[in-house]
Amino acid sequence: MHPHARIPEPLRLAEHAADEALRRRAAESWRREERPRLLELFRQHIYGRAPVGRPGSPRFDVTEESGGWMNGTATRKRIELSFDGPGGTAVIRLLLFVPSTGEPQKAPAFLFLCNRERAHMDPDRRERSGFWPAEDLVARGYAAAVFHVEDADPDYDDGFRNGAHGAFDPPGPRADDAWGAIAAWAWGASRAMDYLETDPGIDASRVALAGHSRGGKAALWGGAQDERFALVASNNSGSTGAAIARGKAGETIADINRQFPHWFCERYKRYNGKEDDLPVDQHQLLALIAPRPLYVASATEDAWADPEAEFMACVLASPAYRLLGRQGVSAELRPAPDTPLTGGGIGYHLRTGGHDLTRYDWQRFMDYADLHMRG
Ligand code: GTR
Repeated sequence: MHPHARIPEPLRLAEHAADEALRRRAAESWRREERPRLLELFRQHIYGRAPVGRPGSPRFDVTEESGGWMNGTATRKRIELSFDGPGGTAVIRLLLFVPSTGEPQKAPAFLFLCNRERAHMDPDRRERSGFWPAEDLVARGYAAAVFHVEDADPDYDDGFRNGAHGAFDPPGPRADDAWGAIAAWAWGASRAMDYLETDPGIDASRVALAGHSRGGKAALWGGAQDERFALVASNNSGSTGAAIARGKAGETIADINRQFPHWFCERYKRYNGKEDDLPVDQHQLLALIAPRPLYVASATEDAWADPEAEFMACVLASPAYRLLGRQGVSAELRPAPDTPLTGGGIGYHLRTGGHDLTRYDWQRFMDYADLHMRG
């Protein structure tokens, strides 16, 4: 059997897309029933359930606001976001560069989940990296916001004692569907959004959420749940990110659970070597972002992530976009390297090169956001 044949129906309702009256009704039941049903399946079987949403009384301390950055084109802000839970306090340190336009206009923003060395988010910009090219973002009129995922939750198997897990997990043994680190990072993204909604320089209706690899998985799960994010960009997110699990080449569910036992919920380990038993597949995660614009990026040498499986998820998620009244990905066949597809509600490119996030990728995210978030 072809692996396609075993992929769950993305959208039971999608066949109605042709008839306008039926489409409207189907779109409504997508929102009312199908979307919550799928979110619940991803919680139960893959990412785990967060015991907390927006905590009661968060504290946002703006510890610094200074102008004159980036040759006078940006203001730098540092904000400490503190969330008290029964087991302690989770603190996320947000760094923000806002373009100084001289006008009282609010800027659209990219919120980036940094999962590599903190030097990539050097606040003084002595080290400039393509991994988070804040100058490029500001030059194109976007505010650049970033926090390190390890502020929300550590990226090692700490027995779920620190970060958001330590602060919010109920005492006693962990449930099979208790949240893992990726879900905690996604939660952190929503908490950063809580702050961005209060920042006078930011247009909170135009905030894109972006991440690379493990950060890309978290961006997809965060964007799927939190509809305040106007656009989601995932780069080389691979297994349990944008890539279809069934028939996937490279990293499998067993591989990822073995190497990163703290990323997902305990129940996900039941699917090691048993992809076909999963009640969902990753195209349904992408569909949860519809109709908001989504950009998926792959790289030619990133076989571990499996570009083909990443693109296939875009194609299979596209019926959700059509159901909700817009085009999905604008081609059925994977485009040639360095030839972005930007026309539809799902954008895609295959960059020449390896597993990395580069200025090329960011430029394409911004091109796409210019078209679909600012246009
Ligand atoms: C890899 C891992 C991937 C991806 C990546 C990363 O080793 O197998 O799932 O998350 O790391 O985050 O860079």
